[in-house]
Amino acid sequence: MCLCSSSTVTKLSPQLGVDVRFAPTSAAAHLHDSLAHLHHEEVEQIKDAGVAMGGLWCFRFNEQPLSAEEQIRFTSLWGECEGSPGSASILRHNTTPPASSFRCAVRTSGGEEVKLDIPADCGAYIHPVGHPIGGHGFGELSWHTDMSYLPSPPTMSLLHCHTAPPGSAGGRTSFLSMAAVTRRLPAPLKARLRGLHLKHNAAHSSDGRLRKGYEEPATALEAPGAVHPMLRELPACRTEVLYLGRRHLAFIMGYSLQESEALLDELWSLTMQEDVVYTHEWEVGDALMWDNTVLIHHRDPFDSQCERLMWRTQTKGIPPQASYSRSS
Ligand SMILES: O=C(O)CCC(=O)C(=O)O
Ligand SMILES: [Fe+2]
Repeated sequence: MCLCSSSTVTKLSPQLGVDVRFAPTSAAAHLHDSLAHLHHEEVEQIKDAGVAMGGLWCFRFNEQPLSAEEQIRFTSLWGECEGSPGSASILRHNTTPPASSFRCAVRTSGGEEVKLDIPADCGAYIHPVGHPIGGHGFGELSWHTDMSYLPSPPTMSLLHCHTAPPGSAGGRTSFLSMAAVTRRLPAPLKARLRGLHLKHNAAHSSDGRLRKGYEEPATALEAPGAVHPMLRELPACRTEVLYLGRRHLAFIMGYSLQESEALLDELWSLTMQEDVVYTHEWEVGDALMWDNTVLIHHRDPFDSQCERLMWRTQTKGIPPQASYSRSS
């Protein structure tokens, strides 16, 4: 697709994403050196290439994961780096976390105890055998866009692989283009959606578990969470995109429970289109960056006897804006 001075950008799949590889500036140079010397124009080219391919970037650091500082600096190229859901939940396991990092002990599949320094700004999802800590366990994560239950959900998320289960053990992450889904919606349905608002359930995480501090809502009507326009307008490209968040206990404001369930079921079935999905098999050193405003994602469950360690950062978002003013 394009050959920049220190990076090569190709398509990740025919439908979605770019694959970015960095060449060391000299044979002896460490791969990360080329990252530190990325020029502004090159970053802009990489960004544009990913935007043109649906808002997904896969950076390959070939079994040499970035340090916490590098990951935070790298994320900051896309926007203001903020704490992730993983870091919040790890911090809850530590009564007195140090300011910039904290140490936790995890047990590996071999039974050995390993101490890890987890940067406080750079959340981690860890699934060490028998002792899961971090944002999620080993189960399926349903299709979702990140933290849409907040008034201002993060725009970009970055997941960086430190330990991956073998391919056959699961844990793949899939991405689906909501921009493509929206383009295919019948015009009368789009017209109906303009002006509608959806309540995004905050009580459960994407693994279906009740979050700490929340009570099980009786129905979607009672579920707490931020309310956002169902069709949001992306200010940078003036495109409107269906913003569904996740299915569980979502509710369309002003509808009866039955009407809301019926329209949400219809929209989710129109959303599940295989030809706009990319599925990633993780290798150590991969860093996937995605744009939550145009993509939803899903994680397959994985073998509970395997370790999976991901470091996670994200960028600050803005409250989703409605797209009222359109005629088509
Ligand atoms: O673990 C994964 O592959 C996905 C986790 C996730 O949904 C996220 O980091 O936002
Ligand atoms: Fe997520």
